[in-house]
Amino acid sequence: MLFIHFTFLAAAVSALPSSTNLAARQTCTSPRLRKSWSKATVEERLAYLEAAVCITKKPSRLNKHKDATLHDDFAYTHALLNYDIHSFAGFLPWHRYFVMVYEQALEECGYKGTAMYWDWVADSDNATLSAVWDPVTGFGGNGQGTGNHGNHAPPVQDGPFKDFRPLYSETNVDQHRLCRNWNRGFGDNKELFGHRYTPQAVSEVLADTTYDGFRDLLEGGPHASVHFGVAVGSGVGKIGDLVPSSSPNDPLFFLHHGMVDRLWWIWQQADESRTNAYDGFHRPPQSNPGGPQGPPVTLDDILPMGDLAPEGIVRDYMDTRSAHLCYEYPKWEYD
Ligand SMILES: *[C@@H]1O[C@H](CO)[C@@H](O)[C@H](O)[C@H]1NC(C)=O
Ligand SMILES: [Cu+2]
Repeated sequence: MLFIHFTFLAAAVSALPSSTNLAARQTCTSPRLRKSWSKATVEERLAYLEAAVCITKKPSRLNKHKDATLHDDFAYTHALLNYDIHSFAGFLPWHRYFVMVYEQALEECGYKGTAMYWDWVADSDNATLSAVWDPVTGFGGNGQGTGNHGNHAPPVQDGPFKDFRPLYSETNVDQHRLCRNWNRGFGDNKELFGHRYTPQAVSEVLADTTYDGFRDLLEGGPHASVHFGVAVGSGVGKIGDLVPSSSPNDPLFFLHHGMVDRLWWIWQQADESRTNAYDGFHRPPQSNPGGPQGPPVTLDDILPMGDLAPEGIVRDYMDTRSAHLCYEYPKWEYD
């Protein structure tokens, strides 16, 4: 087992981004600005999409299955680590690192820009009207019609990912068409659960002054609502790709987590001491999830990345102006 593991690791390391990309990040003199999708130029959006499609065709780094692509590696890694990267303090730095690994994969596909974000706070009034759903300059729209099997929602019929066939469902091989199942709102709810990520709702999340309190509200509130709003329609038993642990199957995942990361950045900007604010406890062991909580988290905790990329350390992913990251976001701009 160990031998096989190291063989995979060696293959993964040799497929990592070229050293020039990494070298460019060793000092951060002028951080790059990550843009909102709706504010990027058409050329920038098309360049991003071209590279994102390229990732869905590139060979796998993990080499776990003959039909796997580099994009499938992201979904598989996220699903494999699911328990260790959600519902505790590590959620934010882990996903910050994961989006950066994806940004480096976009660069390997020739993209020169930065990761971007879906500003769902700005779109919360009616999120079905967002620029991210555009069939040409976006990720295509809701799933429609038939063509999927099992528990999968209707397939996405337009946009650059209509021919993409995600390989995994959670960590199981289960090739299918990319699918979405928008929650169209019911009762007092807005489209795609937008009432949970209005400027007012998100301000309340940002008002929490403790790191892990803020993380918990963000993860369980706006973050989860967008996942469910895109992928779980009311009264329909079929789920879209943005919901199970293989949620990076939907390339929109990386724009969604860009926004989650931006909100953490905005929270950090409110006070200098927040750059390295990190507290809370590890989850109970996965073998006994109802058991007593684990030890306190520390900045020296490891961010596992499976065989997709080298493991990280939390302290390297706290400051977006660190050499590992070197980017910023637009400030809060809704009141
Ligand atoms: C949101 O926009 C869609 C598309 O125009 C429309 O069909 C729907 O009724 C709108 N929803 C609400 C709650 O206004
Ligand atoms: Cu996640």
